[in-house]
Amino acid sequence: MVSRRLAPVQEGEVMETPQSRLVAVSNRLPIKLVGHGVDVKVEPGSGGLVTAMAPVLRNRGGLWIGWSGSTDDSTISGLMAEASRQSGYSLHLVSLTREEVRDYYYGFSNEIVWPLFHDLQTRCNFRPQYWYQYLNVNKKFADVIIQNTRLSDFVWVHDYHLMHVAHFLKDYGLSNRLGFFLHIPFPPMDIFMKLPWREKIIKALLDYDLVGFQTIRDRRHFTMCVQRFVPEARLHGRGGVITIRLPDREVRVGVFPISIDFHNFAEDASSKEVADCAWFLHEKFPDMQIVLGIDRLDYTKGIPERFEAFKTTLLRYPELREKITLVQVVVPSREEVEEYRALKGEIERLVGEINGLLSTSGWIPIHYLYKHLSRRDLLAYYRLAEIALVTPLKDGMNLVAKEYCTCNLEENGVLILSEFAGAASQLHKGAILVNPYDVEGISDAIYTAFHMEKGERARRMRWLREHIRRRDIFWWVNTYLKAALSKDLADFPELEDVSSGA
Ligand code: GDG
Repeated sequence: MVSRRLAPVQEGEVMETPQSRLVAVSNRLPIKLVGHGVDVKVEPGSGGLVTAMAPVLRNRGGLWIGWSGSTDDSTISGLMAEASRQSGYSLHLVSLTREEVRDYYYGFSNEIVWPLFHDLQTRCNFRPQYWYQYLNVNKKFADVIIQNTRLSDFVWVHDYHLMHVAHFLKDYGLSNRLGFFLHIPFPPMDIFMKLPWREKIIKALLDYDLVGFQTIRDRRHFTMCVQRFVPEARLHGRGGVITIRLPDREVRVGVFPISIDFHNFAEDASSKEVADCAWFLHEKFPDMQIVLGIDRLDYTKGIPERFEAFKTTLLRYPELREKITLVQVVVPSREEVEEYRALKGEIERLVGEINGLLSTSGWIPIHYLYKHLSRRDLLAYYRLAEIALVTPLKDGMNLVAKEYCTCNLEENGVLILSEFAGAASQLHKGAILVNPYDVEGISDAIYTAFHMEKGERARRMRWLREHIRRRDIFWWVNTYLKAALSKDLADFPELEDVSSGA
């Protein structure tokens, strides 16, 4: 099924020459390390991006370059040949030392770019040492790319960890076509200006031939920064992909909202295994509407704010008590970092406070799970929830929102979605949009969702599911590659801009 839907790419409609391969580059390789020490095994990773890229990589003899996630690759490097065989394309390691991981990954990427690009500049730690290590590691990635690519290959670099890779590739004289996609938001210029290395980052991004963003708003923020730091740059065109003309070359800048493998999620959600699990879980919450939150442990996801909003709902609308319950799954993430441990403590304190204040015999307002769910359990929670509460303070896209709708086979669920999630730019017509900082606004949205009639729920959810089905992860990969490799941009439709101008 996967290869059939990617047929245009495989048949050379997009890739120009038969020899041209796709080289994917990301901070982490799409592999899972299972076990420890000498017993460690490497398995191919899963997830939407890998699923969509894998057929293209396999058919074009492609490769994927990235870090293993460990600082000791002595055992892992010996397993790469087998991992490549299992994946069907070749995997290449970029080995990192402990210091590099500390300053490039935890430091520059996660203490500077991550908070800044999510508009949370007060959480940034602008240490010069982080910047030097970021450059050093980006150069290391460029070295591995140089060693493994041919002139006709298209190199597609992913995300904020690697914004400077094209700069080093160009320094080496590499003339391959280079693409970049930013999975997280690009901040407004006033916020971006706080970055001490702002001009260098903008210019480094312009070393790519195609720079992709999740939303029109992100692209607008980027092009405003380009105009500020590169006054000779000229913007041309409208629609999904525009051109920035520089004195010596052109850069394409596009909007490509990432998505999920709709058919795979819908199919798995309809399995007996998932249906049984959903039924079993639902039995535990009789005569109640379930409000679901699923997030990685991260301060951008707005989990404490969501709990405050749920408490406010129960205080402002007491008739909802014992008729509604919030199931919040928090997936462990970056636990080595003190800030994330503190967030976990804050979340647990709030759960205790709200449950202590409002529980009655036989009813608990918030069911809190701190764990990684199996795929079966994840889909079962999606299926059983009457309302999804997806309220990040800011998010590049947010795939949980799309997965929830896809798995809502009965089309009876309601999506409450933050207007600051990239997904809102696509799903605004079917979802109830909220400001994640507005606890009373969210409580009104929960109240509205709770009372929403069956017909209205079905109408909205049908619209949402159809939109996600038409623009799935395969559409995303194809659209990006077409923009990167085709000469003509005429087939790029105008995108609707619903951003509030922030
Ligand atoms: C970044 C950007 C952008 C979650 N809990 C479990 C589980 N998950 C899976 C979900 C979903 C993924 O994790 C989370 O994706 P998001 O998009 O929501 O968020 P980030 O991880 O922050 O991703 C984001 C994305 O990149 C893609 O460009 O949308 O804005 O921040 O797929 O299903 N999976 C399982 N168990 C869990 O408990 N199996």
